[in-house]
Amino acid sequence: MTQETSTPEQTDGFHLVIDALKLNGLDTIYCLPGIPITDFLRMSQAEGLRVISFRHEQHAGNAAAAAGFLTGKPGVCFTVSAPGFLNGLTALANATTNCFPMILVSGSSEREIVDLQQGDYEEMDQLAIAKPLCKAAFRVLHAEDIGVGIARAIRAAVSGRPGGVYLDLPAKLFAQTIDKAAGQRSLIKVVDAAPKQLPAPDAVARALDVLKSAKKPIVILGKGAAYARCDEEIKSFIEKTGIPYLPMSMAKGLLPDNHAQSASAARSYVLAEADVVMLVGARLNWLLSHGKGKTWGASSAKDTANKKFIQVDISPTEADSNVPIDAPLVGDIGSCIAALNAGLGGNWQKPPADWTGAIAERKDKNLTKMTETLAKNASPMNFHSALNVVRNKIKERPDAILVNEGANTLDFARSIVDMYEPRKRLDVGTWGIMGIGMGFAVAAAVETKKPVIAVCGDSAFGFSGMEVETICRYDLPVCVIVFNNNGVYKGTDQNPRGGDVAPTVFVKDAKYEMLMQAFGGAGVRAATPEELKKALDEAVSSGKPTLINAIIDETAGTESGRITSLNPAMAKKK
Ligand code: ADP
Ligand code: TZD
Repeated sequence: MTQETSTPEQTDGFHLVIDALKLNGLDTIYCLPGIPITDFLRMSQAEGLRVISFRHEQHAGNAAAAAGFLTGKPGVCFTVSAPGFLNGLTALANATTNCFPMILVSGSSEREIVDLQQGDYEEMDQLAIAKPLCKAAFRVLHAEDIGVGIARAIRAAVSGRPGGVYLDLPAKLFAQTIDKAAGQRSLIKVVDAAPKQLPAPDAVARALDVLKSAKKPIVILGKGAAYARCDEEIKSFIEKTGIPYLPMSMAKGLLPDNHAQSASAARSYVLAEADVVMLVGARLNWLLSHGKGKTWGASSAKDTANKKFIQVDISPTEADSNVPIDAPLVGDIGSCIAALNAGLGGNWQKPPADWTGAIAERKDKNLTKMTETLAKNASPMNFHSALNVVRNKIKERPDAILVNEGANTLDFARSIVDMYEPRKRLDVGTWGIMGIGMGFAVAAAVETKKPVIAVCGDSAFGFSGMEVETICRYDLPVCVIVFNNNGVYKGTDQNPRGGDVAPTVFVKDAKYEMLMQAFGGAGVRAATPEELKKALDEAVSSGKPTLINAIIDETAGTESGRITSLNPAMAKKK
């Protein structure tokens, strides 16, 4: 007599991770393969996830961070242990600094060996290293805890102030098997991952009172406002109140840059003169001179000016980080602005005409000056004549995404290239970090399927340049424009002793276009605005991976772009 024994169907760690990601709508993985995640990545692809594989983990991580900003869901990056993990860590820390949601998942070595420091393959206590550099860090040791681990990572990344999360998955976990039905039951579909956080009514009333008292109000929109995806609420608030606004660089386009109330072209004037400043998803960090000093109309660098601040932010500890905040409004920006809109009432007093008139006057003057400078159309190209071509292209294709890094290339593009739609500009962010270019460009193309124009200084481009192969491999509609002025900042530095070239100088007349050609993309050298326009038109209309080597006068620009004053030698002279 034979006895039928049926073993219950099994699943394993590999598939539970895949199922948990899918269950939560995370359908794209940015990665670089190797032990112990190669099989995982193969299986992910077989299970229908989009797997975008990079040449260096930092760029995979940057892509995940940009995906997080662009979609509001955490971008997911997978790396191997120790060195791969460390390569991804810069991107995780940068995402956290920028308040972008991402999850860095790294395979790790055997706990028992790591903890006794017995020298495992790629041994490193990754969890301990990641912890101080991100918003949260978790490790999963048992297959039945994968669902919880991924749910916790998702919630930590997107709730409250978004940020980077590290998830440590030891190699052994992937191969663990458990009962399939029990495995499925252990998975969690996260409900309301980024819950609304309503502002307290008294805080709303206080903010409105401060706003009502203003004679010279301004609103500063930051990338938190762009991330919050309440574009209509914000537009309605700005237009109903009539308050002039300044967009921080990644908030450009939240309202079109040619909006009548944009005060960008009168930035120094409004920062110095305003009496009430309302910050919406923007921190008073170095990018805003910490809210004090001469920029803000104070008499000395350390002094605070006589202004009142309202700060709308999801983080309750952000207020007072640099200057006193008279009206902190804590909550998600959508709920806060909706509450303010509701409280404006039918007869809101728009700001006095002498304030808006004075701004308009300065703005007109500066815009006229800009138009004149652009009209010179310098050839050989300087930053203005080259960026004018990009400016015209974005005007024609406001749906395109602009990725921007460099020093002068960044600073000039920020003021020359107008944006017309929200979340279309990705740049070096809070740290001013070089190397985001190709990672951000890949994610922008993958997540939005729109044309991407990556405008990079030649130094900046070098940090992620090898990813042009990734762009070609996935046939992404990315046009990289390298602003080639032969060096970091400029190409004119001299070594006073002769011999080696100066540390900021590169090989002259480098043929960057050949990098893209090497992988089957289009590579074009453009030495005049006309050639640049022709190449950019062709790149955007064809959607073909393209690199334009834009030859910029090597004497154009300044050392460190607009932050020359932060160089220690300059600071000493002050
Ligand atoms: P910028 O560099 O553009 O000035 P920052 O990165 O300094 O912007 O500031 C972004 C701010 O936005 C952070 O303080 C963050 O807490 C906040 N923030 C991000 N998302 C939201 C949201 N959904 N609601 C409210 N505040 C948010
Ligand atoms: N390393 C990293 C990771 N980030 C940085 N910001 C720097 C170094 C320092 N740095 C800048 O702040 S801008 C820049 C570096 C190296 C490059 C400037 O040269 P570029 O741009 O060619 O990219 P421009 O437009 O020619 O000035």
